[in-house]
Formats: sequence, structure tokens, C-alpha cells
Amino acid sequence: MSFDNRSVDPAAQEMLVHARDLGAKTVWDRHDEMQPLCGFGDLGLCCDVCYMGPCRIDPFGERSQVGACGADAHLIVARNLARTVACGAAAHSDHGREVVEALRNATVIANPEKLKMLAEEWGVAVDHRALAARMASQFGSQEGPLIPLLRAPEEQRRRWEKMGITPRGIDREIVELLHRTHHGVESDPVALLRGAMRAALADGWGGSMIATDVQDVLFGGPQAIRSQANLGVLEERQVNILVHGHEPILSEMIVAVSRDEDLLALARQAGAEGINIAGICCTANEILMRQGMPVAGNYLHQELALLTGAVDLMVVDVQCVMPSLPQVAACHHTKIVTTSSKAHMPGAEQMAFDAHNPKQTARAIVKSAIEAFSRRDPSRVNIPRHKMDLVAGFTNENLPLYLGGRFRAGYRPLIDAVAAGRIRGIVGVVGCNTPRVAQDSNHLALVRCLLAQDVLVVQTGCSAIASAKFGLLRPEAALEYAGPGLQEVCAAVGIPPVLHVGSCVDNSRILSVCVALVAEGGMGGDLSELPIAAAAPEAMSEKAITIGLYAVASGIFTAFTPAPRIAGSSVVRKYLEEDVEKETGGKFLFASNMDDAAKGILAHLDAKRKALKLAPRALTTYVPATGLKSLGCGQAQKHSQERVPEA
Ligand code: MSK
Repeated sequence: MSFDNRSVDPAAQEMLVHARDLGAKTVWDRHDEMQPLCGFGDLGLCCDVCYMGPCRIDPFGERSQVGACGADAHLIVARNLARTVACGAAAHSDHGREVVEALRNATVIANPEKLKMLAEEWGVAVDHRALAARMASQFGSQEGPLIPLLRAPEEQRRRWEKMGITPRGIDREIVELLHRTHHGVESDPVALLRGAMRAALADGWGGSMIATDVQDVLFGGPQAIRSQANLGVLEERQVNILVHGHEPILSEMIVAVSRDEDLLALARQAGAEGINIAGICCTANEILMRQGMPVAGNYLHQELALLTGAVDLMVVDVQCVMPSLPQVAACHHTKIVTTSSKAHMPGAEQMAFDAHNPKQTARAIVKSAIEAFSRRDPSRVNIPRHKMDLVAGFTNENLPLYLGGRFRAGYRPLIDAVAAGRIRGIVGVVGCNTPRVAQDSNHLALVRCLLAQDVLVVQTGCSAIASAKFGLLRPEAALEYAGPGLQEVCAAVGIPPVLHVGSCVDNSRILSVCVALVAEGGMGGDLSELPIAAAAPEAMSEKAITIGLYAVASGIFTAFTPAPRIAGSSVVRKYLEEDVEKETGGKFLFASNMDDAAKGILAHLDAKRKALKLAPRALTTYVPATGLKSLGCGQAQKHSQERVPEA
């Protein structure tokens, strides 16, 4: 049996065969067992907001068209979506709160220059405790506007003011949105969607942006760095520790103590040649960006990594961690360790993270992994050999240097390349994996298609890991995949055609790049005028939906697949795909396949170029979006695969 409809990654396909041989169930098996998925839920038409229900609206119009309280399909769909957005914003923002707390307690600051820059911006003394206190105040602020919001172009802020969606405080917007979805409060679906945008903006320009800034202060600003990705980074003869989740506070410390001489000696005593730390999901991205630590995989790799039998311990904190991990780990000797007081897991060992003494917790975790290594059965180890070189570590702060060199540092070279048509536009491709689509297939199809059309791609999260596994983060990828204009730019400055800018909270770095492009001049007055777009080709988590919504609220055209559960409401869909553009300048494209996503994005970039009166053609070739198929960009659909669940 072939598993190529589950993943296009050969390492994953190999491990899925191994999982079958071991009799282990993975997310794909469980997803298949869930078929058929609930049709009402999928359309967003099931309402469990109050306890008269759950009510459901018949999409065929044969039974009741309103719930017991009188809520119609549009209100029910909008309310469900709003609750999703509130949860996504809460997750990111609570991450921000945790790292602000860590900043307050910090004894070492890795990046004093950024601390100084932020202290100036936030109007406090150059002292990490003062900055942490001011940042913490943003969560409970009642009046606003949020301080980082002032980074947005004036025109963008004017739009938000006019719509009444300027975030006042991070917690306030999340709480108010949840209140408005309570039974019998907000009954206007469009007003609710605007409220959801307010909470999403509090995430993107608030919680997430604060998280990124604080992490840079605490652990250092990333620089371009080489590493490797995929399951082949696991080491047969070393103690393998996988870090998984999102907050880098403990994982940074685990990386540091794994170099302690006494722990290395302990590992040698146990028969290991060393200690290998690798990551999954966004924790992987955090320690990759700053330390160059290898990436074992993205979201759908978390169970597969355990099945190798080579992972001695997986330590998790919050978000995107499957509750199935202890059952999968039980196939081998692998320990699962939880560390957050917010995320316990039956079957895992809890080693509570002591914020005042993270080193002690990190050392205890490494010792536990060494102990587990001594119980590893080498005859049952099965590590796929697949791994790929990559370059990561780009940020809005270091890009000007890479683009212009020390003597011409700035965004002007990038703007000039866009203006001349060598670069057709810039697209942020972000987000998760989902078992609804063959793993990585949509990411790769879309990214390769955009590169061929001279589009510079910036990536975060599991999407960046997908590209990493397939070699798109190597500078040489420009020669292999980019159109002639983009190729020329990448060769001149020595960057890959796909820039990895970090984890999910680091989508704020993409916003900051856009702000810098507007500030540099010559490309319009707000984000909606730039030839830019965003895409989430394999969206899975609630955070992805919140990110999509703050991108749209920030004026960015956003292709989103699979669509959130909104098909049950023509009103919600029309607002998000059409009407919102008049208000924020951005809108969604809910494309069902990557050809449509690519065509929509390219048509949007071309329209923005035309409005800005930029050069209508690239130096060598310029292909209108309609030429996609004839140029092989119709490959997008060939390579992306909607997964057909197995019977
Ligand atoms: S980890 S939110 S699966 S990108 Fe940030 Fe990946 Fe999506 Fe989680």
C-alpha cells in the first residue's frame, strides 16, 4: 500500500509504512475513521452556543432555517468563526504574555541593542523590567490604541479608526469578542466579523508582535544561518531530544545545557556519542532561527518522529501538540514530557517549568533523556535518511543588510527590483499541515509556482518547514525554481528565493517588512497598495484563521485553503471575499486548489502593479496570470493533492 496520498514527503511515506508494520495509528488513520466528517459542522451551521440546542440549519432549506433562539445561518456561521478567531488570538497573545513575564525575570539579555531600540519606542528607561512592565500593560489596557499599532502606516490606522476596530487592549478585544458571541448578544453577522477583526489585529499587531520583539531581546536577533531539515536529522548514535510546541523559553535553555560538559560525559557513559537537539513545529523554528538547530519536521511529522524509535525524549509546551503522543511513543522507549502548567497530557510525565530556574528544569530533562537512551533498542531504530540543507534566520531587521550590503543597507534595492519588474511581488506563505491535504503538497505547489513567476516568497511556521524539506530554502533553489528576474536578484544578493522568517508569532515580522516597504516610499501609502499577498495553503489551527483575518484587516489579499467553516453563509462569505476590501483594503480568496490560489494571487499582484504604474514587464519574461497553465504553473494543481480518505 502506498501512502503518497497522505504526504508528498518521502520520509513521511517511509514512516507511514513503518507505522503500519508496527500497528501504530497516526493522525491520518484517525482522520479516516472520522469519515464522513459532520456536514453541518463543516459548513459552520451547527450552533452549540446555548443549551437549548445544539441546533443545526438545514443547508438544503427543507427543515428549519433558524435555531431555537431565531439565529439564522449567517449569524451562526459568523458566531462560530468569531469564537475560532478569539481562541487563535488568545493562544498567540498568551504566548506573548509568557515571554514578557520571562523578560521581567531575566538575568541575562542577549540583545541589548534591540532592548535599547524598543525602550525608546515604548517610552521607558533602557531597562528590561521597565519594558516588560509597559508591554504587560497592553494586555489589560482598556483605552488603547495598542502601542505597537503605531508602527502601522497612518492610512491603515485611519481605516481601522473609521471602522471602529482599533484594538484597545489585547485581553479586552478577546473577551469582548467572546461576550458578543454569547447567546443573545450580537445578532448582526457582519458587525461580529468586524469585532473578530479587532481581536485578530490585537493578536497580529499586539500579542504576536510583542512576542517576537521580546524573544529577540531575550535570545538574540536571528541572523542568516545554515542547518538541515527532515527526519534524517535524528542521530542513530546520539541521545535525541525533540522539542515541540511554541514558546522558546525552555527550548533555548535545553540547547544551552546540552553543551554542558558533565551532561555530555553522562551521555557518553550511557553509550551515546553526543546529545542531539532537534525541533518540531514552531519551537523548531525558534531554535533554528537563533541557534541553527536542525528541524525534524512540521506538524504532521510529530507522531512519525516518535515511530523512528530513535527519539529518547520529546518535550512539549503549548499549541499544536497532539494528545496522541504518549500512545504513539509507547511503541518504543520514548518519554513524553510536558512542561507547561496550561498543558497536561495523560500518559506523559509532567516536569513543571520553573521560570525562576529554567536551567534546573532543562538539565533534569536532558538527564531524563540520557536515562531513556540507555533503554533504547538499537535493533528497532528506523531513521529515514532524508534530510535537506537550508538557510534560515531572515528578519525585517537584518534583510536590509542582506539586500543592500553594509554600505547600501535598506529596502531600496528590493523596491527597485519590484519597480523594475524583476520581482513581480512578495508573498508570505504561512501556516500548518492538515490531513485533509497530502502533507506539504499545497505548500510546495504554490511556492514553486510563485517562484517560477518571479515572486519572492517569505515563509513562517510549518509552511517554511515544508519548503525546507524540499530544498527551497537553499540559495541554489533560485537557479532551479525561480523565474529569470527573481533568479537575477537572488544571485546578486546571495539570498534564497524563499526567506524563512520564523515561527507563527513571527508573522509579525512579515507585517514589519510591509511597513518598511511603505515607509521607504514609492510603493503606496498603506499595505493594501503594495504588490504583496499572503497564503495559508494547508491551514489547520485556529491561530491560522486569526492570522488570515489580521492579514486581511491589515489590507493584505490572503488566499486561504481549506476555507474556514463558512460555506453555510453567503453573507459571511461575501463579506470576507468581497465587501471587506472596501473597508480594510484586503480580502480573502478561499481557493479550493492551488491553481486557483496562484492565479488569484498573481492577478492581484498585477493589479497592484498596474495601479502603482510599475514597469509592466520583467526584464526578461513577464507572464500574465492567465498564462499559468501553458507555462507549467498549472503544475500547481498536479502537485497539490486533496486527500481522499481511505475506506
Ligand atoms: S506550529 S499553528 S501547525 S504553522 Fe506554529 Fe505549525 Fe500551524 Fe501549529
